[in-house]
Amino acid sequence: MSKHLLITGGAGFIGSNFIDYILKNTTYSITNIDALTYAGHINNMKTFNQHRNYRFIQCDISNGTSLKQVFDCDYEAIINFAAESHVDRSIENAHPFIHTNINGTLNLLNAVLAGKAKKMIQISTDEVYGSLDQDSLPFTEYSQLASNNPYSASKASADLFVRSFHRTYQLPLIITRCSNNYGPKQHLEKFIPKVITNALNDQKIPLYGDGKHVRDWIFVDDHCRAIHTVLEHGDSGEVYNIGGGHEWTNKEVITLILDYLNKDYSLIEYVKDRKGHDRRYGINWGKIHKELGWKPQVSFREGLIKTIEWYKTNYSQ
Ligand code: NAD
Ligand code: TDX
Repeated sequence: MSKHLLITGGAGFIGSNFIDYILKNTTYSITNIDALTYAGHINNMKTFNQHRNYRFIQCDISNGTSLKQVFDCDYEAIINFAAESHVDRSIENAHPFIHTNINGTLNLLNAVLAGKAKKMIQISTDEVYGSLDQDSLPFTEYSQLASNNPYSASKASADLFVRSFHRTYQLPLIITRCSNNYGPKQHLEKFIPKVITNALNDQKIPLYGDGKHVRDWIFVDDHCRAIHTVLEHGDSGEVYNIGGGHEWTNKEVITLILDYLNKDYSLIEYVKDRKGHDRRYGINWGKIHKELGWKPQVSFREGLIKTIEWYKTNYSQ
């Protein structure tokens, strides 16, 4: 019998791409649990819904009673993608972020403590390290946690619970912290899908502040491969940074997309800045490269073209 993974948040962007990747490249069986919030969509699961090694259970990870039904078999690992993931929403109301990102993670840790899964990987983010100055070196795993928005605070809190459960109970737990993902199936509220779909529909593209904020972009397939590498070879108790090695300003990203689509720069509309807007994220992924042999493989141009073409097929009016 094949080993079984419990994936949370697999109706969302990265989780659904990860399930696709695992079913195509390994013999693992998968149980996917997702609450199907506004961010999770059944269409994201249609490529693997009928796979013989796959099942879906609608479940809120922050509801301990509902979560019990899921533990009807032995899991090799839990991989926790489920989260409230949008910074702008967290600035409006942080409560759902505490509900899912903190309480939900704690429920999963308690399940590992109760012996329901052999290990757990917590999918975290580079945002927990806060913001970099233009000249600073990228974040390493030793950078301090310095959250600047409620989303990041909830993810950092979850990371500390993971760390504490490893230290207190010696549980086999690993944290990954990745930079900004892009690719097919990302929600339209996020920057790159919004730029692509607005441009395709000749609608204004809101650019926050002066547009010079920097993000490190990674194609989602590279992130999925990194998580698989950590699943197979990662060491218990460790944190692994994952990055794409492509730092771009938001303005540069928009112009690349507009150029590819042959659209006019007049679509760009400078709008009021995000509150507490982190100036720059940059990630040092030397540890996962040196210790586990992973590195990103998809160039920004190649990944962006794949992404634009996907949205052209799936979203243009
Ligand atoms: P997403 O918002 O696209 O998907 C999140 C999924 O979680 C959705 O399907 C949603 O329905 C589900 N969910 C939300 N609350 C839930 C709950 N209480 N119980 C069960 N399911 C619930 O997010 P994403 O961009 O795919 O991010 C996945 C993970 O990766 C998150 O933990 C995020 O913090 C992390 N991450 C994202 C990025 C990025 O650039 N998108 C970068 C680094 C890390
Ligand atoms: O309309 C917009 N205009 C704009 O200028 C939006 C939605 C965003 N932006 C800017 C803000 C950021 O500098 O683009 C950049 C990227 O914004 P988001 O897509 O909201 O991503 P970010 O805030 O960087 O957070 C993302 O990366 C880390 C994910 O949403 C998180 O889940 C992940 O942890």
